[in-house]
Order: sequence, then structure tokens, then C-alpha cells
Amino acid sequence: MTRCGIVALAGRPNVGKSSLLNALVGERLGIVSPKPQSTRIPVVGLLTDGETQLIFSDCPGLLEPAYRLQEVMRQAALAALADADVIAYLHPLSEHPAPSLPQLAGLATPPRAPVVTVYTKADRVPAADRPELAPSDAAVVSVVSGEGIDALRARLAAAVPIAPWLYDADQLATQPLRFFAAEFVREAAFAHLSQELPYSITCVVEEFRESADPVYIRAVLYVERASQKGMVIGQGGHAIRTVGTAARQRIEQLVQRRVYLDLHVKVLPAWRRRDAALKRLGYLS
Ligand SMILES: Nc1nc2c(ncn2[C@@H]2O[C@H](COP(=O)(O)OP(=O)(O)OP(=O)(O)O)[C@@H](O)[C@H]2O)c(=O)[nH]1
Ligand SMILES: [Mg+2]
Repeated sequence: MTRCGIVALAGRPNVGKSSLLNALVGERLGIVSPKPQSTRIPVVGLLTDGETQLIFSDCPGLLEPAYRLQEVMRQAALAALADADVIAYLHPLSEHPAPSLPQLAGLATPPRAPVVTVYTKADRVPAADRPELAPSDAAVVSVVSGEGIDALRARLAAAVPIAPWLYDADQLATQPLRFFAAEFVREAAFAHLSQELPYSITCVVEEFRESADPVYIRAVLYVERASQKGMVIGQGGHAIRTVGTAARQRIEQLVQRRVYLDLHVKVLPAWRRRDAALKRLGYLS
């Protein structure tokens, strides 16, 4: 008798969804940033342990959209909630109590799947300031101290339905390596480029040659305006080299091979606001 189910990781931007995905599956799949709205497309991570296969879907943060890309991100998060067998609804422990998920997400009706409220970043709350929580009501976790991660994993495993597995037991992800390569370039852009610039950036992997040694990856960073191109490249190419090095190291960890990352910067005017551009970039089907 096996269990298998989809667990959506949902909540506001920046509450620690991608960090929790990585802690639950034990691999750095989702990109993490101190800046909000880093996840744009749900990232799926698989964990098969004993009789149970958990299919985690790390959603974009739920927010009131201000432009087309944010609308697309919200739709993707809502679709993942609708598909889920269990919803892990994340909220920082320092901001206890969490509003209800329908309230936060602006849902007319509650989601079909049961909701486990997960209070995150517990390491930031001193013991004396901890709110009273009944263990049955909510989970408390920290990816920094490791508190609550094993208990949450066990709780989610018990909550998914009895069903056949959908993936091989040793499979870790469902998205292709080139998706992760592009995501890791974006993560490096979030880490190394100033303030608002990462929001105007997206990355497309145009070539991924695994037969080459080192693995050859050609990727394009798209910006929205010509003036941003120079900022991404930086003085003497310094900024783009920093981004490229960080991204390459992260990709090498995942593919366990040496990688040559050939990065280019191009302008795709106002891509965040235009359906045609969002389609071309894979955000819209
Ligand atoms: N101290 C502490 N920081 C955490 C913890 N979990 C996440 N963070 C930090 O919180 C920030 C946001 O984490 P993410 O995992 O990117 O959050 P997210 O919910 O996926 O964010 P979006 O994808 O932008 O919606 C990062 O700087 C993380 O390092 C935690 O348990 N403790
Ligand atoms: Mg995220």
C-alpha cells in the first residue's frame, strides 16, 4: 500500500517557501532570496521515502498583482492550490497569528484540500516570545536550526492519500535541467544585482549541451530597457561575471559536472507587461 500526493507550499512572498522546499527534499532546487517574489513558476520537488511519495509544489508568493507577470504568477499559485492534496500554508512565526488562507489569497471559497498552517523562521523568535500553539493546529519550522522539519515531513506524509506513485523513487525533480540552469542564473541576479534590477530580468537557456565537457550552457539574460543592459554587464563586465560565476557553481552542484556558462544580455522591451513576450519566455502558454 503506497501513498502519493501533491503538497502545495503557499503563502505571501518571502515567507520561506522555497527554503522549506529545499529543506524537505534535501536538495537546493528552489531559488532563495532575501528579496520577495523570487519564485515565478512553481518548482516541483519529489521526495520518496518508505511507502510514500510527496510531490512538493513551491508556489510563487500570493500577492495583489500590479502587472501582467504578477497576474500570471498568481494564476500559477492558485492553480497549484487547486491541484493540491494538502496545502502547507506558510507564515512567519514572528507575525503569528496567520490570517486565513482564503483571506490572504482573496479566495471566494476555501480550497478543497486540507490546510496545514506552517509557521516559518522560528529561529528568529526568542523562546520567551513564542506564541502558545497547540501542536495539532500548526507546525513550527526553521530551515536555519532544522526545528520542526522532520516532524512536518512526517505529518505531510501521513496526510496524502493512498495512491500509486507517479514518479520513480529516485527522481528528484520533474522540470528539466535547463529550467534549473535558468533559475540559478536568476538567483545569482537576485543576489548580485542592485535593488530593482532583478525584477526586470529573466533568463532563457538557449543551448544545453551535456555531451560537451565541460557541459556547455548558453543562456540569455533579458532586461526590459537598453539602460539596464549596461547595469547588468557592469564596469568592464564585472557584474555579469559575478552573476555568471555564482550561477555556474550552483549549476555544477546540481549536475555534478563541470559547466561552461556562456551568458549574454539582450533587451526584450517591457517583457513583464506583454503577453507575447511572456509567452516567448515560457511564463504563459
Ligand atoms: N532566519 C531564517 N531565514 C529564513 C528561513 N527560511 C527562509 N529564510 C530567509 O527568508 C528569505 C526568503 O526565503 P525564500 O525561501 O526565498 O522565500 P519564498 O517564500 O520562497 O519567497 P518568494 O519565492 O519570493 O515568494 C531568504 O532570505 C531566506 O534565507 C528560516 O527558517 N530562518
Ligand atoms: Mg520562493
